[in-house]
Amino acid sequence: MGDEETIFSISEGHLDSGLRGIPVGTCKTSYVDPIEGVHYVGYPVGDLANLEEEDVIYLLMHKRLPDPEESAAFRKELAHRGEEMPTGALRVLENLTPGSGHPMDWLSIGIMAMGAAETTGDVRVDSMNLIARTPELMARIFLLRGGHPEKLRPRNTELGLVENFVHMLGVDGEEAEMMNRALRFFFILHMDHGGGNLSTFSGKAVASGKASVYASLASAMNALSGPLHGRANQACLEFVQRIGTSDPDEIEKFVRAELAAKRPIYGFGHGVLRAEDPRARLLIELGSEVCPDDEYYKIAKALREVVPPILKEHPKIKNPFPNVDLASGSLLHAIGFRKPHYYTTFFGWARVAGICAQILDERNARDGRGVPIYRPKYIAKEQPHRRLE
Ligand code: NMX
Ligand code: MLT
Repeated sequence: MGDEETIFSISEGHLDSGLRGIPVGTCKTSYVDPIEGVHYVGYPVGDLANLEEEDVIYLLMHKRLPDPEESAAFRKELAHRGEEMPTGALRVLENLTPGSGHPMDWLSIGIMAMGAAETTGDVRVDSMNLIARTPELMARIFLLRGGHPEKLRPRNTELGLVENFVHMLGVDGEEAEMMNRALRFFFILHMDHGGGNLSTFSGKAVASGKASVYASLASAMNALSGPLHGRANQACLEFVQRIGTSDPDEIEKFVRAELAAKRPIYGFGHGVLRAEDPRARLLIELGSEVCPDDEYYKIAKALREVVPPILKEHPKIKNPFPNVDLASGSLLHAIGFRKPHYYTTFFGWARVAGICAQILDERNARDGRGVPIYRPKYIAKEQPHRRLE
């Protein structure tokens, strides 16, 4: 594509559309095909879902999978960096009131507090530190906010990112095995989703002004916390709990009442996808392995069948099919995470790697000068020129 080639024409209808479909940049980590879903550096995400999570992070950062030596060295670096949790940051979290705010507030505050304690200014170092330390930040948020800080087990970074988190929560045995399996799968599926999803875009926009990795990632987490974006996984499980039955007639009644009240049907629809999100299918397939008889999982599966024909009755809804958030909440619930308002923190934790990788790419662009500061144009509306008398 040459510098002068027209790749997109803007018409007035594109204005105030949330930048929908308007190309604004390039992305090296992943792309979202409207039908086939997300691909990480060319690989359909389903091909990667059973790898080690550190290898997939390596892929996003280096644009190829590691060989065994590279993989071991990368894991070793993460383990080493995970050993140093800044105590100043922990004190900030310890001073928040248990149960206060939303867990996403705690995640964002925790990331800012880590930045206040230890920003180096080197984007790779700060990214690697953040990726390495988020498992412990997550475990501490769960236990401090839940009012059980004494339950935190000392970190064991040799275990890897996901297993270390489960270990710090104090979970053992079969329950831990199931959590590790399901969380690793969830983690890989949520790491990246092209450059234009709201959290990634927000994080990169902040980073383009040369803000720190921590400030950029906290902004990204705040963007993710909205119910139309990451918090849809919480909202969807709350739906499932309110419906309380996999009876298709009851589900239909519920969905029609929500639509009549002009409320979103969480877990369905997308800004880019025009078919069922493969991540939704993959999570439902994982559910058939880890929790086939779970009631909430069965309700999520029933929603998958019942909802699309109802949404299709509304031509304005461009994608009536399930998105990533349909079944993730019921899976997290089945493996032992009983409180839906924590679910978006898992999404956010996973997305840290993808957003850091994209920020690194943008900072390295233009021979190291970085992409210019984001500054799109807004056209003036209802603003006649005026002067004070
Ligand atoms: N339920 C009810 N209405 C919907 C839905 C839905 N699932 N999906 C789209 N619409 C409406 C949308 O609100 C808009 O209405 P209006 O013109 O009155 O503003 C209209 O249909 C056209 O929207 P689309 O162009 O199809 O979708 P858009 O790209 O604007 O929004 C979502 C995408 C994902 C925000 C939207 O589909 C939605 O609200 N879904 C439910 C919330 C959800 O599950 N979000 C999670 C998305 C994935 N993630 O994790 O981020
Ligand atoms: C995501 O994974 O970020 C969501 O599917 C939303 C998006 O891509 O816009």
